[in-house]
Amino acid sequence: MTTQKHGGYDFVVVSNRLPVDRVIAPNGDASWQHSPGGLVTALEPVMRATDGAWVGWTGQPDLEFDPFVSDGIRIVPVALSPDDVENYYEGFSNDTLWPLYHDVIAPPSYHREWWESYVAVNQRFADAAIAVAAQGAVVWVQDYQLQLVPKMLRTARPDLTIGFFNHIPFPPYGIYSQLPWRTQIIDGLLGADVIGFQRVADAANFSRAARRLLGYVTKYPYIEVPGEGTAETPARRVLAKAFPISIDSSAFEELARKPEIQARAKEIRAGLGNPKIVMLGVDRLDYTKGIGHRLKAFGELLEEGRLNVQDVTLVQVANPSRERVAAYMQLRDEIELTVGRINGDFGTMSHQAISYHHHGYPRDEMVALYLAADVMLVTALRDGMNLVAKEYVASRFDNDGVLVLSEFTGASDELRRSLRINPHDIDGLKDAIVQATEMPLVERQRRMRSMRKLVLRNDVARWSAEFLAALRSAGADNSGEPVEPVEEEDPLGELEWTIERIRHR
Ligand code: GDG
Repeated sequence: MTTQKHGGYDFVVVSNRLPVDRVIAPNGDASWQHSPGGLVTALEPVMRATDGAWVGWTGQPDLEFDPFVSDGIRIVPVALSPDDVENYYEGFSNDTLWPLYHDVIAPPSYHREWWESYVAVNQRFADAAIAVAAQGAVVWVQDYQLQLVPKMLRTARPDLTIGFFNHIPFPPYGIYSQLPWRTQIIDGLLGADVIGFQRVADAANFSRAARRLLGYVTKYPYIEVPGEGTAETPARRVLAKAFPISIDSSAFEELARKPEIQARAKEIRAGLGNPKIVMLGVDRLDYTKGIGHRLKAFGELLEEGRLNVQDVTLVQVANPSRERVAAYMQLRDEIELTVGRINGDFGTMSHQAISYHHHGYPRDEMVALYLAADVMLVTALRDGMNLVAKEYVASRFDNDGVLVLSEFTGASDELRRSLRINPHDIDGLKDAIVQATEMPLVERQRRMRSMRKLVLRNDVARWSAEFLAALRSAGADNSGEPVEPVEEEDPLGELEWTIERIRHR
């Protein structure tokens, strides 16, 4: 055990982006504004109770700041140069890992200089966390941009208890194995005591990769990592399991109950010409979200006369995202061309088929939109969880509204009373949209009530509490005592692995 003196924080969160944004006022004054994401809401109470620090990037290249306190949270900025942003962030994170982990919907690019930058930047984040973590602290690393950080932390600081949560899917081995650095990433993640995934399937994919690539013994939810024969590197048992993330459900309900937000919802409907049915899509403009599939289904329904433009408007909020990555520029062109065509073909002087918005809105406006929408369309081709689906449900305190939900989202594991669809099956999607528009009130209420119960109970506070409880007990288990060997699970996977090993001998 190291005897070096360490920093003073007992709980450290490490994420690519900090929970604060730098805003410049018209008079040139700069300040930090708290960004009210779900993760911040979930971790804020833990941060305050445990004297926590948050390590991350400010979101702008080449800006260096000393640590500071914002709204009671110690902020530890990590600086990224324009080259880091290009290679580690836009390159390896968003153009290699993102498409690879989302079923290669877009082709991933593999570049060795991007990988080198990923390693170097992960080390910088790890070093920043190492510098501020107290002896025996809990460090919780977030998401796919930082998969090497757990091992880097463990190597430097075996005293730490280390958690990792993957917000996006973990792909099946057949896809994951494309990655030239596949073994290094598994090894990096296995530096953690607990690795959290959105779905059981993601955790199982990860375990299988650990078994196939490193030969480790796995029995869900455990992976046995052998020691290296020194006191500082004992054998450990890593917990790799599903912890489905959620939202601050009651905050959404509270907002939705505000009279001014309900009035705004009515105003939105009136602004659209008071159509019988308002449909809604809210997504980052990302190729994983299936916006094109949704538009295709909607356009065909109008063309076939199964929906009438006088009766139905689709509101599509497409939040700008990763605008410097080529695949995203192309996606924007495609989506906007399709929206233009549908509006051109079916719009009338008084009714627009699609009300399209390429910008973000404040949270209040989002909730008003959720209340204004009779049908919510979530058609992702692959999505770790999809919080929008949960936000829609949490906001509908009136127990009305129909959620059409892709089965390729983590949310569909829980929201089984939604109309679950396969977005690739355009005819099936069209039938579900029509079913949603025709669903009787009693059935809408029955389904919404049951989904609400679930979303209100399983909120983000519960998610973080469960993860941290698992982390604490795993940390205690991995305190250096020898671990009992676990039995092998999934004999078929083991057999495939053995055959592959023999073949490569
Ligand atoms: C990743 C994973 C996983 C969107 N537009 C506006 C706005 N939003 C908010 C939504 C929601 C969030 O952004 C988007 O979350 P999602 O879960 O839908 O998707 P990703 O951004 O891809 O998130 C995903 C998530 O991480 C958490 O683990 O579920 O699978 O890909 O909260 O409301 N918020 C406001 N204005 C907008 O215009 N205020």
